[in-house]
Amino acid sequence: MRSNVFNKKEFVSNVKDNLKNLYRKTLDEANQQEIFQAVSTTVKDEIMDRWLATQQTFEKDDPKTVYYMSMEFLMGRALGNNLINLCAYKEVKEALEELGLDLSVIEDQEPDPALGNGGLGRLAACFMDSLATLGYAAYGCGIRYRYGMFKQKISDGFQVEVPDNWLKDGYPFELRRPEYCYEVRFGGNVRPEYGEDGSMKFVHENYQSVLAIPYDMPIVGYDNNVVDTLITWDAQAKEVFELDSFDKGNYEQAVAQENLARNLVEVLYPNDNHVAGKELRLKQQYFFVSASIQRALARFKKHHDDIHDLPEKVVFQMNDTHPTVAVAELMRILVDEEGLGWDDAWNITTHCVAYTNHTIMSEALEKWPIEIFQRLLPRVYQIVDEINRRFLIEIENRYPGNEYKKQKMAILWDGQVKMAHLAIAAGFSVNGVAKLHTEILMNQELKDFYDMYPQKFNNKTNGITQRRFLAHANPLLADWVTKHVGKGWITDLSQVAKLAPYAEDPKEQQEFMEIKRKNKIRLAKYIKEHNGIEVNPDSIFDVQVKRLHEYKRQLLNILHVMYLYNQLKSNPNMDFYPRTFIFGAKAAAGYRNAKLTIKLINNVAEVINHDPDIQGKIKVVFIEDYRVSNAEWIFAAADVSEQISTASKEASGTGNMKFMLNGALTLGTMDGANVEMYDEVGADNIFIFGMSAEEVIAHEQHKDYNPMEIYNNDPDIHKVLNQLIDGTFSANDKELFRDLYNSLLSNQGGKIADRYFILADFRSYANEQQKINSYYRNRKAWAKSAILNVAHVGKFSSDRTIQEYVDDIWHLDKITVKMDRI
Ligand code: GL4
Repeated sequence: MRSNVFNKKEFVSNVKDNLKNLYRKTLDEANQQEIFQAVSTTVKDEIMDRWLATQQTFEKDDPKTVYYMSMEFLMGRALGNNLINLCAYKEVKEALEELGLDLSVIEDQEPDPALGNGGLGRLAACFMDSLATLGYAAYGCGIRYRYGMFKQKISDGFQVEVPDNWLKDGYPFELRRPEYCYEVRFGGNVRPEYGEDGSMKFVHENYQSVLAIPYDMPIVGYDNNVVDTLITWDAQAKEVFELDSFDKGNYEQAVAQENLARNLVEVLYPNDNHVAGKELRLKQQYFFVSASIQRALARFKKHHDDIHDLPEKVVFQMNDTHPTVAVAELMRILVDEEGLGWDDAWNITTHCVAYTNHTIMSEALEKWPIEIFQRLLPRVYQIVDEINRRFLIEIENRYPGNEYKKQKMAILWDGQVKMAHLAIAAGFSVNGVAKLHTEILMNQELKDFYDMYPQKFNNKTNGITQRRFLAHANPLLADWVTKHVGKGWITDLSQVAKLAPYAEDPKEQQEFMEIKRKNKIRLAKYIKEHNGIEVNPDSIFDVQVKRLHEYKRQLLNILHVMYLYNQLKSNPNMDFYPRTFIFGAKAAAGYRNAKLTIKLINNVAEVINHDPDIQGKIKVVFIEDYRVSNAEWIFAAADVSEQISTASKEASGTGNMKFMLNGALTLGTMDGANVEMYDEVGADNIFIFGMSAEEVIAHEQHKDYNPMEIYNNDPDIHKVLNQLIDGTFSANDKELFRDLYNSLLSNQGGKIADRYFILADFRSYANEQQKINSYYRNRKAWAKSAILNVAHVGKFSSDRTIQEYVDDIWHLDKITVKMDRI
């Protein structure tokens, strides 16, 4: 289906055939969902040939393979992306137009497979795209949650969570592979069994087991015939699967196992940067990790007799601590099933597993109560215990008599299993996700580990795929870029550097701004349809879209909107360029202040959008159900990208890069990857404000920050905060926002006042916002900066990130897939 060989006629006839076979319908009779299914099936057919050829290449070349283990893969829709990567998007669009069909309407029928929360899950998805595009053998390993991230409805300004039944119409881009199922065991007890020769082995008994059934999703590389695989594991009760034993077996046991299987994969925990600490979550982790390792070892054994060669062919990358039980599971298999001695097994394991840290937020650190861990995974626990025992000896040898070190670094301590410590003790690589983040890990959070194992630590600054976030999301800008630098940027984003000379060209500036305006109109339509709000495409689109979290400081943004509102009310003729403040964010279901912030944004919107004094100069919009599919439109339409986390808290951020790629100017703190964006684009083309990470950390250590002082001395801030509790934005319930007010001004329940330094950074934020106001009036200057943002985004491609993982950590072999046909 490459552009040069694509045959429209054949495509159309295949779509019709598929409609007939799937639904016994003609085109005229089918609805849009059915057409989506038929078109997707046609595209899947094309993918299948390449998928087969890729597998054959694996068989023949036996390349080293990475298993990217992640609880989350936030894939977004597949149809459009697959067409882009098959280089068939435009042709298929035209072919469908000839039938009177609109590809974007068809794409809109696809549910977003939302098997992730936010940045961490979306990063995994971008990585899969880059792995396939660069031609590396890779398996993503995750869970096929029945219900992904909840759908968000806004009702009376409040977030309401609605289950996301993404599989209800059947998902065309997955393949059930029951022939590759594995058993995973929970609970029971372990007892030693002695052989006649005096040997001993551990026997696990009285356990419950489930079967892990893989569903493979194709990951299509760009224009290279490579199709990698995302394995998502479903769970089934063994007795039901093997009907035979169900007939003979124990009914109660069968029902218990069915419940276990159903619960295991029922739902994704909707917490980002926060652990729920639920037993079921640990079960989910072990379930997919065990199944994935079993599948990896089975593949390895097809080509190899000696398990000692495993590190030459297999690497497991653990995406945060969620899959780190992999360390002990691999040890268990090597010791108990492969019959290796401990040292041998440890040597193999520690050359196969690597760990990525994605956050320093303490509430996101995974620690399991030993009681739960031991009860659920008795044999795996024994192994963790032994790893810990030996690790403590290592610390003792290195720091004789230093009990304090042992306490701080132990894997088992204080009744808990510390998953990060397990990952670092075993992993041959430990990486952070942006320069600043890695420095903080090495100098603060993980300093003891860095001192002991400096060679393990490295940085891999995150990236994003330009194929989804420019080629698919913003076809107008994509064409403009191609016109100037050729198509090379699609697989080599550094090529956009060649755009820099156009930044000064008035004609190009105008064209660029015209494209931005069209994208703003597209988003304005979406907002009109979904929110009923009329927004002005000539206003500045100022956007903050990301998970709702106190450290990301959506509250700072909306407090500043309130401040501007006050200014405009008292001085209607002040210098003010019309602004549309756009928010999109899901809050974890149990996160009270986050949910209250959503309500505040919606209430502020309600008041300001309807205040005639404002004359439409400020509009506030909360986009419901922010997700990958609408994100693509939002990035394309943004002028200002709000990246305003408290410095040191956002490990990297990746939304920041997607905005930059689409020519928005960043308003941000020196946090996460913003720091590197600043280095790339230069001080003239980015708006930086607020305390540095160092300053924040110093205040945290000295406990010397007092927001009350700011409140008492700054009358504008004083007024805004009082408006949280005087009914200005909650006429019917003055107390509604009391908790937000309190969170900024008083210490409560162990939480210190204004923990995220909102008041401390408020003035410098408002000043930068004022600069944006003036700068936007200078169309040429703005356009120049916007173009320079695109021109300097090259570093932030996930292709660059993946190549660094390959060079420094994974050492994979590149593959070439040849196809007979096409
Ligand atoms: C996160 C970080 O918060 C985010 O900054 C980063 O970009 C992302 C991918 O590395 O990982 N960590 C967790 S936990 N959730 C995230 O989104």
